[in-house]
Amino acid sequence: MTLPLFDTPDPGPQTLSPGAMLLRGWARAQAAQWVAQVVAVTAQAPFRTMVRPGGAPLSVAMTNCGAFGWVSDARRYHYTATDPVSGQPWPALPAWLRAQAQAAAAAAGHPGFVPDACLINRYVPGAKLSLHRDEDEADLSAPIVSVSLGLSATFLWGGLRRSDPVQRVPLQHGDVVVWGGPARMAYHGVNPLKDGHHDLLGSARWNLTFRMARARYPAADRP
Ligand code: MD3
Ligand code: FE
Repeated sequence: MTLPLFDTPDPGPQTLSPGAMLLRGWARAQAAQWVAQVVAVTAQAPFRTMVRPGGAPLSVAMTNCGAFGWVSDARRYHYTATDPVSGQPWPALPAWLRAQAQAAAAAAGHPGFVPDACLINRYVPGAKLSLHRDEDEADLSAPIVSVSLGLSATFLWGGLRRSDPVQRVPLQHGDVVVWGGPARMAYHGVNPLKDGHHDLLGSARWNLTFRMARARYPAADRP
């Protein structure tokens, strides 16, 4: 179901918890452009199934663009400059995507966000992401900007300890969430995707997360 935009005025950023700002529907008007940008990236770096340390496959298929890409393999989670499938550098972060991520971060109170990595997740029905923290980035003072496209999913987030109580929020097509400050190291995950159909993506959900994988300044040059 597509709601007419004139019936749903932008409520502005909503605070989900301290540091977690929901920009409901922020990417919806230009969703076709978001999809086209991802399709262009996947022409160079197709979605693939990664394995976790220990060997179990992730149910979410992934790819990356930007100077660095997040990779899980049989040994560890880490950022790489090259795509291990092609041996080539990850596709560059398209200028349009970088500008969108920067604008979303600014709207949520984080001016000057210049991501160097964009992880792109593809969920099909049943795919999920277990509770985890994003802790492989060098600069944890930078926020993460996440953009959801296609089918809705139930997003879970808790606190700084795995055992903290978990809240649930549906992340819908076009929703953007900016996670910074005290929310940056929160445990979070995604419930198994329910079956359904979306006009742009069919029975799938895509999620883009823009990150600062490497420190903005090498340690020796910090101001
Ligand atoms: C809260 N992705 O790629 S996006 C991930 O929907 C990831 O595909 C989910 O978790 C997805 O690592 C969730 C929302 C999100 C992203 C990063 C966060 C929430 C976050 C980092 C810190 C706290
Ligand atoms: Fe995450």
